[in-house]
Amino acid sequence: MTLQVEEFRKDYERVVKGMYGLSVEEASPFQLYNALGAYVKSFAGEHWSRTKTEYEKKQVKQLYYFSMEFLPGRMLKSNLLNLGILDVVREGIEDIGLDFHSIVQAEEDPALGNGGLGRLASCFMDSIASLGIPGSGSGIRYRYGLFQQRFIDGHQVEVPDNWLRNGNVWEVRKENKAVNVRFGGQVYMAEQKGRLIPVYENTRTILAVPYDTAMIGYQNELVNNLRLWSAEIPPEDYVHYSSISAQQEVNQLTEVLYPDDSNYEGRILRLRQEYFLCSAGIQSIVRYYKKLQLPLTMIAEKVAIHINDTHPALCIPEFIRILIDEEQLTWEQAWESCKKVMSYTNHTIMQEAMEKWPIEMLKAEVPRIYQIIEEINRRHIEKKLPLYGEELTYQTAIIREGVVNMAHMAIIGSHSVNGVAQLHTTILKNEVLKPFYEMYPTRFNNKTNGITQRRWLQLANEELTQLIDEKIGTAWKKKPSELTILKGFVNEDETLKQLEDVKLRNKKRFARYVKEKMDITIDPNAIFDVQIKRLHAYKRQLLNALHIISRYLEIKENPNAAIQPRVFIFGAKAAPSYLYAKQIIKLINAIAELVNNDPDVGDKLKVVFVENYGVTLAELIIPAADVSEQISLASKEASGTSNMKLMANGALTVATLDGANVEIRNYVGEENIFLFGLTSQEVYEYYENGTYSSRQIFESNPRLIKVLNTLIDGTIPDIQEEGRVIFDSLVQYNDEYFVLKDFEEYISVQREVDELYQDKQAWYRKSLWNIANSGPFSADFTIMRYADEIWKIDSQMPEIELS
Ligand code: Z2T
Repeated sequence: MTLQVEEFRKDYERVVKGMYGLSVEEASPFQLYNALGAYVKSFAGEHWSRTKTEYEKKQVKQLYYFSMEFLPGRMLKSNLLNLGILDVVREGIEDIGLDFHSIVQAEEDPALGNGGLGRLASCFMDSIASLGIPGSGSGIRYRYGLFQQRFIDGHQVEVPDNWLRNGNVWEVRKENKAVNVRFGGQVYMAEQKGRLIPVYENTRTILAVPYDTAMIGYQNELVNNLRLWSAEIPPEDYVHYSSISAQQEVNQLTEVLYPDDSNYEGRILRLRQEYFLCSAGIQSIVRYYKKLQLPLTMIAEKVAIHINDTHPALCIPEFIRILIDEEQLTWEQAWESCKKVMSYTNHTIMQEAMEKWPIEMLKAEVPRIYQIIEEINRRHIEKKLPLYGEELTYQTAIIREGVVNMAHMAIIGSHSVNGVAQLHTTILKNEVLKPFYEMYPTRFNNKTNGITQRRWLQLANEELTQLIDEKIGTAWKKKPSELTILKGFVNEDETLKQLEDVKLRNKKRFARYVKEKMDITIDPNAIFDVQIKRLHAYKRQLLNALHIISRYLEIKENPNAAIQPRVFIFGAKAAPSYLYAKQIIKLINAIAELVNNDPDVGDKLKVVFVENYGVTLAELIIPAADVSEQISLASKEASGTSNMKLMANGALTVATLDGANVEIRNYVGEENIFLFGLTSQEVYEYYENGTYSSRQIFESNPRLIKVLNTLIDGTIPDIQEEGRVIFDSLVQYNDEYFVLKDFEEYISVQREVDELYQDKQAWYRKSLWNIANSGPFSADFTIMRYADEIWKIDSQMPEIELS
């Protein structure tokens, strides 16, 4: 069934008229967008309903990906692409005389996540549907997404993100699928028919209403589901909700996403959100399974549940609760099924990110769940003590020192624990989770992260996509491994020149945005050097900033020296409570103020810190990047995914050997990446022997002295407080993330970057080489491995082949 332009035009004009009583000429961009969204949704509806019926009829095993965060980005173009009607629709829209781009831009970008973890979940949704794997996402429909970031005098200010203000065309409210989630109260055991059963008393019931969004597979007529839950007052329970405060408690529950990435905020509301997602999600899974009329003891043959970090780890006790309290299975039956069903991904080794809920909090909020956790813990210890002795067993306890360790529960309650890059998994096994690796060696495995080239290459970089198509045909779009064919073009001058032209046009597009939004003029012929990720000390945006200061000082000392112009581009939100991260934002904005307005500097050096970085801005910045900054302290970045997106768009990587950078190095080779800095082993050696002295490094390096002094001597405007705090963190408090240690090597590798850029041909040869090696980082491969090795779920498209 192929859509014709004419047919589309007629249909679309009818939809606009039907929804708004307006002609397409009269409708606003938002109305045009909304009507197009409604049209696309109904276009996909056929596939959506058929997919669901088929899964049910064939009783296929299904995956449920539980995540507190999803970052899907704007969905219009991606849905059009996946439905195979992007070109026809765009042509139809333009035939009518409308501006397609402005319609696309009228869509809100749902910011229901913090960073890499949430975006990964959405890349996975795209790959799962595109590979024909029966699976759905399970998350929360936050009324407000992650705060919008503004800069006022260079300081981050947070503004609420009211993304649902004008509704959301993609979602379908399913009131008939709502479930009750109970909080608080007391539990006691009572005898009923000769059996001890728990009775819950005085609980508060909250209604969980699902909103479903189609996850459309890439040109395979298959549509999966993303189910986001919203909290409401149960209509039959209004007596309990007569007080305003009781009503507010419900409305608060799914009001806002916690804005902390890799940092645990032990708030009661967050705990409630986590349990709300787990309980609603598991109830809906069990209800569906029961429709299949199979014995509950066999649920693991039809259901796989994936836990995205520990945030949804209460899935484990909730699953057991439902099977034993509501479905009368024995503990042993419930526990065996639980382990088979559950799998868990760890996304960080940062200690401050580890979720540890106080016992008292769990007892008060979810008393029955706490009892079950106690029982899991008791049985774990009882079983492991004789095998492993006291010390090791104690180290793996779930309940310890007044808190429940969620990672421990997630490992003990599932059959698979994975890290997100080779190095990260190795560190989990040998350091962070060592005692567990000794107990459960076969549970541990690696699944290196991936990205969807559909959004990050085909949609974000149409020009590069077209160039690739011209060179190697279009098969790579379904078989990302075919990007390697591009290797055959690295010695073709014409191809390299075309690649340069594409990059230049993408840089000009971004430069227009910067001019319009920030009134900064940047030269598209300069190197565009990009660091885009959450602001965190371990990611070392500060190292990048120190490099900029160093260049600035060189220019000031020698204003007439020829130097390679560079534009430093940052995008980063800081958690609102993370003072140090906010101080670094202020520092970088102050550096920007200084260098962008210094006549001695001119085009040689510019600093652009974009406001409100997110998926939509990433789509604009990444295609324009020449250099990809992946400079975290080795061992600290679990994987990184912007490294993969930037590489696929032809940026060259400046990197430490951290996270997936190691694998990027392995694919492209040492000559095609700029490596510097400590290795993770060296970092761990420093930890062991405690010999790091940042002051010593500072005092013996004249360049560092000059650079760091600008933080406290007034050179950089308006950073009295921030400059001092940052200076002290580096010199006085021994530089937790070894910024000073890696500084010299970083500076010298950046000089190599400048030199290489003088030879455009050599530069674009490496750029093309990077693109040609980016295929393995397709999330399609990652998901294939999850499906084969962890979930044991087959694709519904038997013919599928990725390599
Ligand atoms: C997050 O984005 C990541 C880890 C977290 O640990 C939390 C959040 Cl919100 C709890 C990131 C990692 O920092 C990054 O290295 C990785 O690429 C990404 O998750 C996806 O795995």
